[in-house]
Amino acid sequence: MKNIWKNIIIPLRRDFVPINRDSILSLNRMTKYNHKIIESKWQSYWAETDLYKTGEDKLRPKYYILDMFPYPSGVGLHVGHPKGYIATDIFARMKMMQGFNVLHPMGWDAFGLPAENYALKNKLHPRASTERNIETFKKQLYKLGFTYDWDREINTTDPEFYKWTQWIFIQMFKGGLAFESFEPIIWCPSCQTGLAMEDLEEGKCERCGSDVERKPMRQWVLKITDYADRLLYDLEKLPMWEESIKEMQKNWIGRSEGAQVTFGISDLGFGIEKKMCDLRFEVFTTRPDTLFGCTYVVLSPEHPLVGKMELGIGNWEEVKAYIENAKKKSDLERTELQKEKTGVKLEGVMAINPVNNEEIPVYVADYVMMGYGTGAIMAVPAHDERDWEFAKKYNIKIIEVVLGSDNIEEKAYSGQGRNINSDFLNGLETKQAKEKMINWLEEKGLGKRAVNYKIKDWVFSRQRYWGEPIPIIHCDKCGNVAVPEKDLPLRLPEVKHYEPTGTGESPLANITEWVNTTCPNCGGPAKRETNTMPQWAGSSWYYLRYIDPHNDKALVDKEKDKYWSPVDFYVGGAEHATRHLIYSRFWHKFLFDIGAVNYDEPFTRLQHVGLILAEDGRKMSKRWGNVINPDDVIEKFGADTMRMYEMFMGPFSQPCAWNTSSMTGIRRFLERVWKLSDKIRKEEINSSLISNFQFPISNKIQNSKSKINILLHKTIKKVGEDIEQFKFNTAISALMILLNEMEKEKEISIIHYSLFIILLAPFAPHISEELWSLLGKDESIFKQPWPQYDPEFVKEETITIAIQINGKVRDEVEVGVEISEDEIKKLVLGREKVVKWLDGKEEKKIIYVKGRLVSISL
Ligand code: ANZ
Ligand code: ZN
Repeated sequence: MKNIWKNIIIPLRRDFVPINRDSILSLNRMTKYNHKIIESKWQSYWAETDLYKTGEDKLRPKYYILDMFPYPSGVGLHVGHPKGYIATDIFARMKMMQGFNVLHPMGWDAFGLPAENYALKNKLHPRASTERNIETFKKQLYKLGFTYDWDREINTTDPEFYKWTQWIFIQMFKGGLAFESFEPIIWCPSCQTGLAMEDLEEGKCERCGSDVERKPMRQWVLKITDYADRLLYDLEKLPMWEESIKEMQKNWIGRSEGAQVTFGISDLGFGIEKKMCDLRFEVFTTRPDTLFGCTYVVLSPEHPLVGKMELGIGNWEEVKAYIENAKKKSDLERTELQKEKTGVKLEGVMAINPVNNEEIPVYVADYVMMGYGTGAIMAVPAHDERDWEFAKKYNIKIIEVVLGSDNIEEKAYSGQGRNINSDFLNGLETKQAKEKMINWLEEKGLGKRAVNYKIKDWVFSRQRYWGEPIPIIHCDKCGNVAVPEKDLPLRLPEVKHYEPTGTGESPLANITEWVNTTCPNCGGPAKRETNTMPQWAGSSWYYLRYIDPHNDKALVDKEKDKYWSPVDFYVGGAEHATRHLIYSRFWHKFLFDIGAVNYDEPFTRLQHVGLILAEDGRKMSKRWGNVINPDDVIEKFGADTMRMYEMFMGPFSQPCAWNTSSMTGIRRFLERVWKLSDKIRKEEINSSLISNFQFPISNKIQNSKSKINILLHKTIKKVGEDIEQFKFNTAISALMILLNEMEKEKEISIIHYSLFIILLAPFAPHISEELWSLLGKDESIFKQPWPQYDPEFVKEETITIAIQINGKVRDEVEVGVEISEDEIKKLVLGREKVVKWLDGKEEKKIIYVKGRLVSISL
């Protein structure tokens, strides 16, 4: 696979670069901007000169910038993919020019269901189709002129890579974090495999949209719940992550504090006296303060207690039918707030509210899920929306116990407030009431403080072929034994038929000569585990392997990890906010705990990519026939145009619709850039300046505060800061403004011209290299230091604003011209003199007359 370049590298065309400086101008003038010649020429130049090889130069500060690696699908790259890659490429190029040792790698996330389904459909072996797809992707990326160091390429399906995925699994197994479980799991009947909770989208299989079932099955599970608290609290260590993504992770982890309360069942209808029989159940509640308002309880249809009480339940047939029906509903159907709540009362059965020994009815209702908390709830209709609705429907008592603004006859009040109707809690605020109730329950042995998480342990086995074999051997005598590390990688056996069996067994189970093995522990006959890992396994740690891709002693050398990690900047799709980004944080923390890596969080800064929509505003899809192929765009307009256009479409993280006419605008911009050298002051062209000037050259540019000079300094500042903040669209606008102004000049200095080209280079690297070489430079423009601006030149202009209070000028303040109305009002109200004049009074009106005065009336 490595040799793919051999086929596509175009012979180096250095001959195109004029050696003789006299020819510069004429060449430039005569040649039309021909992107095809320029782009292929510089792509091969970069590849042959190893411009992007990342060394271990520990003297320079490092910068590790990472793209979420793609799954190489059969249809190739679409224009949405490169958006993130272009951004990181621009960023990486600027960092290189700023003197950083930049690591910017690329690889392939190639195991998993989509790859296998694609291969099945096209009657190929997944290995063959994966290899072919990777080749396509690589050619496409190459044409966009990216800075990847291909010596560090990784592929999750390469045994030398997955050896370490298996190694991590084994460490987890040894640490008790990977274990076999027999709990019912989510099963997709169409993909014929078990899934993790995370693989559902709106309750359906994310891959094929089928309704999923619950199926009792043997499975491997990773105990991510052991890390739930750290995954939650360590989000605070990540100030450079977007808030929205952190919020999604918090919700996914879903930590709730509350109490577990024990309820007893009274009177099972056997004619026994009304006393507590020894049936008990627990509920989880986040509102123990509302216990006096609990007027019924609900058991989920799957709750084991229901069956145990069969003989005592007067309406068992009705209850049984309800339970059967609930099985057919998806979790989503059951939990959706808008759906009408249903349930059945258990006739002849009562529960006892432990706090006042009142008898309350017991219901089975499917709005209570077995998979959360204890699968049973104490219902407080006055203060829980769902319970309120249910109580109204079934005529259950509603007792208000928290004083709030809402009338509980009309709806539940779920806020906080003082307790009423609550005996020893009366008069307490919610927080204190919770504490007091928990203490009371603990004292009486009727309950305890409890924490509950939405996140579930990660179902980690798949009954499909195209994944990493789980490196476990089952021995009758020794139980589950890990494959010895010296035997890794445990290779995925070659097979003819890899279709899913549909029985819940992996296709690997049919390969007897692979399955039958000997126990590494006792040497007796044993069988291999035949399940494979989910598609998320390799991506949970791949970023570490780029640091040290050829190491066969460790997954990453610890010294190298120390230098390169953590990833400074990670850019990718928002759809990975929970799964991939939680899984990889989990694995990383585990690797940190066993001493395999140096830091406990993998990604310092995170940025999500806004979708590129089709021209019609819809998602690009074959179905709508609105897909734009990057190959066509590159062919017609050039890679530089496409790169700049995708960055110019709008704010980076927002969804934006493709628009061919604005792309044409970018193309025209580059054509104008192409001609800009016409303006270079003639005498400078052949003067020694060309080869002699050095950057940074702020002091070398004439110190004149000429309009163009000031604009140039401001543009240097703006472009650098905007790239740093991923505001590419405004950076490009700044370059456009600068170009406009330069075009208006009769002549421009060669230094100004060069600086413009350098600022443009990260965005449009091919044309910039070309124009740079036309100046007679032998070295890549990316070896130039990034220009610095002179702070003297970019000082914001200021204005003086008068401050009037009740019509009289009392104060004045100097502010930047660009200050906003909100900012200046805040500033003014905080000024000492103004505070004195206000003398504690609230201002009635405050008006800002732009650029002149602020008027406050009292
Ligand atoms: C009594 C109560 C009173 C509740 C009140 C809420 C308000 P979160 O915040 O999501 O953790 N609950 C507990 N287990 C459940 C299950 N398996 N299926 C459905 N609902 C369940 O939600 C915790 C609350 O959700 C719990 O607190 C419980 O209702 C309900 F004024 O208990 B509460
Ligand atoms: Zn054994």
